[in-house]
Amino acid sequence: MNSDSLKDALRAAALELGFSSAGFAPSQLPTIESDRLAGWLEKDRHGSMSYMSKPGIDRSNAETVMPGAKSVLMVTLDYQPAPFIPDLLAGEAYVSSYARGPDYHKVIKDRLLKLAERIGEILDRSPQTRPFVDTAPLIERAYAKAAGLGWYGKNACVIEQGRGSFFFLGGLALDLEIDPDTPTTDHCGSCQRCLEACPTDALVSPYELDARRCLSYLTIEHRGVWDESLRSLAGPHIFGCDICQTVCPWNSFATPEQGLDFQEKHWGPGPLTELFEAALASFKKLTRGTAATRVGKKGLIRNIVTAMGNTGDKAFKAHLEDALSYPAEAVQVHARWALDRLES
Ligand code: B12
Ligand code: SF4
Ligand code: SF4
Repeated sequence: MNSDSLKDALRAAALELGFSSAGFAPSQLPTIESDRLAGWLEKDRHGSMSYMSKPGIDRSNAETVMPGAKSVLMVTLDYQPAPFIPDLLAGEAYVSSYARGPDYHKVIKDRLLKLAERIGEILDRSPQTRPFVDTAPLIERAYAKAAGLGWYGKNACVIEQGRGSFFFLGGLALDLEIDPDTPTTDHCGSCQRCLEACPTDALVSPYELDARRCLSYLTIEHRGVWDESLRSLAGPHIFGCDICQTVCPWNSFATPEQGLDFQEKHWGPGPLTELFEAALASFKKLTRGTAATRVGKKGLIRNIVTAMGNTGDKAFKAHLEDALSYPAEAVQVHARWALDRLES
């Protein structure tokens, strides 16, 4: 089988398994990608995500995760787009669209393992493969871009023309020599909507996000107390943030029919009091099967009390007073701040 027909067969196998798109990247990315990552880390943009700055790990070389890797088959899988203006009622919380349904890590990993089997059948031998979906130290967006699956938006997300950015990324490192696909060009043009809409100015310049200011980082990754100046900017967000994607004109092409793999909803936006009580009763039950387990119980309760404070509604006073004795410093500090806000 020549290189082109092998590529066609592998791409077709990925699409048959339900991936939304697939493309090929080189095992080693151009140095500009590792230079950008190094520059980002030097400025401490990663905040407390210390795993990102572990020395001696080349995140732009697939040999880091699979010695002998010669190419990477990158895939995307759509999830359901968030509505343009989240239709929240007063006193409701916002949960990012990607985390309401089944955990993408599992959905994509299972499918990548099937893809590896299918590649074995196509080649009539078992090649060496290594699946990854947030589970290996590789810069997935840079691999997706190199595989022609989209461009870097000024909001830092990978965007595909006519489809938007509401998709996850995953990849399969391969020991097969396969010519990479051609990267697509940037279609952001003079648009700046995402930078203007970000509530915390986390998009410090086009394409560059300071995670320390990003609501996604604060509500999911950061353990402990937030800088006081950022708390009032979180509004109703209790897990993740979709604003810089919902305002993107390329996402006006996204439809609710996409992302059917994630259609089943385990939890989502709803009244803050109900979410507070459900999280206290059983965080595990509330978030089971979703990617939201990552935040942990203390983190989610900290986020909920912050959102309660941001309503300015005294109806939350009793819940916030209860939270003052919750055994976690971040919850207590945020609950005290929220109570002060209701009084001010
Ligand atoms: C750490 C992390 C975060 C952090 C930091 C995000 C960030 N922008 O770096 C936080 C917690 C904030 C986060 C948030 C989100 N994340 Co996240 N995250 C990651 C993770 C684990 C690593 C990303 C990373 O290496 N960041 C370091 C920076 C330097 O890298 P980067 O953003 O990829 O940057 C590249 C480009 O931006 C570009 N670049 C940098 N500077 C410049 C300058 C110019 C001029 C140009 C042209 C390009 C350019 O080069 C960089 C390196 O190649 C990846 C999974 C993975 N292993 O890659 C998921 C991942 C990037 N996240 C993802 C998602 C879905 C999200 C959220 C949408 C979730 C949500 N709704 O809350 C938000 C989006 C926030 C945003 N606007 O970026 C998806 C992205 C899908 C997509 N279509 O792009 C990924 C790939 C997970 C997955 N497997 O699907 N995330
Ligand atoms: S996810 Fe939200 S907070 Fe983070 S950069 Fe986008 S709009 Fe800003
Ligand atoms: S909102 Fe505009 S600038 Fe931002 S990613 Fe979308 S097209 Fe690019």
